[in-house]
Amino acid sequence: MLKIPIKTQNITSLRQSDIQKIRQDFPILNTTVHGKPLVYFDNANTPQKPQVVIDSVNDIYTKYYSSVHRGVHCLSEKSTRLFEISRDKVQNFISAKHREEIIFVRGTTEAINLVAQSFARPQLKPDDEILMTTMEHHANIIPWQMVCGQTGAKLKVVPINDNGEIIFEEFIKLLNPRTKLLAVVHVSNSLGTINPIEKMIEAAHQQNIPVLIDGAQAVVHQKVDVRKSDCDFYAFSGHKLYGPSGIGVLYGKKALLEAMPPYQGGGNMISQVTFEKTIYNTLPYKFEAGTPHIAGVIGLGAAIDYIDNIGLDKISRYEKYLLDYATQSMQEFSDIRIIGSAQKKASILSFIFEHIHAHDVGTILDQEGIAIRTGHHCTMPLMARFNVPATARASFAFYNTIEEIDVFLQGLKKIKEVFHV
Ligand code: ALA
Repeated sequence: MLKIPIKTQNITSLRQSDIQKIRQDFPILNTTVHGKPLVYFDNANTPQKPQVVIDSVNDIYTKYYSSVHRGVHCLSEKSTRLFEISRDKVQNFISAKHREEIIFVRGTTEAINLVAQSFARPQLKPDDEILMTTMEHHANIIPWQMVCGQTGAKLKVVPINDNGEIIFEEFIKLLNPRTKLLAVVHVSNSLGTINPIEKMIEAAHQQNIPVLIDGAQAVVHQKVDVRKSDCDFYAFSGHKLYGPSGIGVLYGKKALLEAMPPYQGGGNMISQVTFEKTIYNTLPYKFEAGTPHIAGVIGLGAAIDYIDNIGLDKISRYEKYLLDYATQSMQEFSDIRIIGSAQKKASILSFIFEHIHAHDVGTILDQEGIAIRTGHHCTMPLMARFNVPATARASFAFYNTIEEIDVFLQGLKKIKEVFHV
């Protein structure tokens, strides 16, 4: 194996012993796949869950499950209290000013659809513009395409350079009085690029353009502070943050959320209903129609506690160490091209083998017990920009190790043997 002069883990704050302890928190990491120890590098898709999250969901159903906000009985009061404590945890986690600014939704996708329909649609006129970037996930493209179809507004796209970074001068040129919203991904799920969102928000706000940030990949890798960045909306998913699937968060500035009509009608989002008219509930309930994902919300709270306990600073530094090691080690393969080499990157490594399809790469690695994602990663326009149909993508979490990356590198060698390249 190539020996690379990489600084030791000591400077990363998470030591080998910490990682071994952390790994014991994730029961699935002890399993085997095709008789080989699981190496799980599909974390940008969805990471595994620590025992505390599994226990918290199990406890809900075994000890105090009941509906929230609707009962006077003991179980309902307990589940309501824990549900609302989770809202406080999310508020602190992203440094929101008010707890009512935290709306529980199904995930990032629903959060963006909510903003598209409740915030953008009522104000958009023909020839208004929604600005996004080339590296958006489909979840931050299609809701805007739909609202453009409904209103006659147009999509505008900020180009990126060959490293996978936004071309900032082009971004500035695209801001104009017709721009009614900037919708931009914080960390690209396909490239790992960390976008300069604070600078982008500042530039947009100078022209009174509100900004939505797709934070699905970002909240996992770095501290997000919605007050510091001054974004107007921030969306993320619980499952990417080591919590349950089917739960997510929309943060919105209180004044904006208050002025927006509800997204869906139903129970919980009302304060008074007659057949003639309805008076809507206050924030955040106005946007939380129906029985929510109770176990999801409480499980997300447990995940946030878990992450906070380790510390996002330490997580960030350790993941960068893994990324640097993998990136440098892959230089050994002259027939591998890394897609996305931004200066500021999260621990996401997309690559293509010349002459070998990404799906073949993924299938052979799977036989070695290594899980990566292959395909377009829900970013087809980005694949078109790089002129590739698909990439193979290894994405690292803080429970991964250098030894696992070595197993992965051996797997890449095996692919070359199989294909005689
Ligand atoms: N956005 C998810 C991924 O990147 C689905 O894999």
